[in-house]
Amino acid sequence: MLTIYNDQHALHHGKFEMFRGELVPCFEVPARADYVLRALQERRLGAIESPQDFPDSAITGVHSQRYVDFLARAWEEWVALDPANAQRDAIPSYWPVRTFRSDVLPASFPARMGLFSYDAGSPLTSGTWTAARAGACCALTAAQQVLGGTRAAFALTRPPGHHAGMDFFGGYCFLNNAAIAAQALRDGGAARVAVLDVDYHHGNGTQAIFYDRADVFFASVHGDPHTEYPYYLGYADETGADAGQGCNLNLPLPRGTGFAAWRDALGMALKAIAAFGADAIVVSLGVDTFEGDPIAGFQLKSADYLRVGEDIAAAGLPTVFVFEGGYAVAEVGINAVNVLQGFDLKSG
Ligand code: FKS
Ligand code: ZN
Repeated sequence: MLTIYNDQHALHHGKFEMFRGELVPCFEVPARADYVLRALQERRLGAIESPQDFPDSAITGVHSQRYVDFLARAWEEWVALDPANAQRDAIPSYWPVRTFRSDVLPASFPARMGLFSYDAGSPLTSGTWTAARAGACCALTAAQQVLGGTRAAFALTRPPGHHAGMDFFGGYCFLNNAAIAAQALRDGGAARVAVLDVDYHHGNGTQAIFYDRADVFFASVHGDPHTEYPYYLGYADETGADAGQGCNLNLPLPRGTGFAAWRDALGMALKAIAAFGADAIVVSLGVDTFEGDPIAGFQLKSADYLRVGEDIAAAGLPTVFVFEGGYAVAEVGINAVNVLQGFDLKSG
């Protein structure tokens, strides 16, 4: 498996996230990607290359221009509020919920920060934009390789992406790497693309970006949003809108679900992707489905991830893997690389 590694990921290094009324150390830390890189090297899974650069147009195919402009300048605006802010992460504290306006762009930076986000758990730091932009390029490079005929490629990057919507960040995500890769596959000639999201958390951003489109199918297996983050999206009755009716499949499972039931759901997702007639797949590869994950609730074991890779390979399609969640830091490397190795062995 070819890996594209975003070596700028550690420039995004949040200190704290808001959790139950307290600022707690961030779960989404650079060590996550470091462990995956080390496991890839130890297992000699294939070449590890650097991302190429891509124009902003590859990002604005998915994200709004005013959101991209906001992110690119956010850190300097944050520090301009108070020079002491250079030592603090930027965390939003106001949001325009129902009945407020979202068409007006307030001059206040904290107000704009809330306009372009949906939670207080996603600190923006001095290097967030650089890391996230390089991450988008990482996903684009992987997509370009697959368009060029490589069977599969893995975009190893953070911050993750699947919670980021057209114009908002949240859930540790700023740019939706998987959606950007899917759009690049479309632009590069794949007529129908599927995004398969296996992270523990529903990929609300990816779903929303493609919800009314018939050319990109979104399928997700995740913790039931009645009790699990991101709570407000990811229910089974969300099947797509307008032209995209029937192009969205949510398979929520209860907290505590083990591999047998999880694998059945993966099988249903893959069956739907085959019925859709996808020409390529983007996998949002989160491994927070692991039994030891500190913030999630499924019970997958390390060996199960080999089977996950085999099942995905059996779809027989060009595949871009994009790294998402997983917080049992040391095991994240083993589990993510197990998926890739299972895929490689099966696609031989
Ligand atoms: C614990 C509360 C957790 C936020 C959960 C975010 C999950 C992020 C993810 C991603 F793939 F994006 F990284 N609340 N303090 O795993 O889905
Ligand atoms: Zn997750």
